Amino acid sequence: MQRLAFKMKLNPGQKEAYTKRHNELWPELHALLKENGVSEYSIFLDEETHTLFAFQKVSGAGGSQDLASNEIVKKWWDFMADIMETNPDNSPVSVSLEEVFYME
Ligand code: RM4
Repeated sequence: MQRLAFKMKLNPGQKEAYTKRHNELWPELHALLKENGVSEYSIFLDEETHTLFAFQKVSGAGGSQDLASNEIVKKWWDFMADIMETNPDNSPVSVSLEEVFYME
């Protein structure tokens, strides 16, 4: 099991919309993430910089951001694109973070 973290950027003023959409995460996306070995997936917001910090445990080859070829993920990214910083294909701009500390 590997721990992954990455950051993304939320558009200013979109905290409520982002939270609501994630509280209503599509069951098919939830199932896909679990099927691909993603668990303990948290996203935190730094309201000062609008930076989203995502943490997840992964048991497979990659994490949530490595599922870009999946239609459900592409549909979700299209759905979220209006409130986040995205690449031309609507995938969220995601920057991997290095783990510098871990305590069991
Ligand atoms: C995030 C972003 C990620 C996705 C989660 C569920 O806003 O779209 O790629 O894995 O939502």
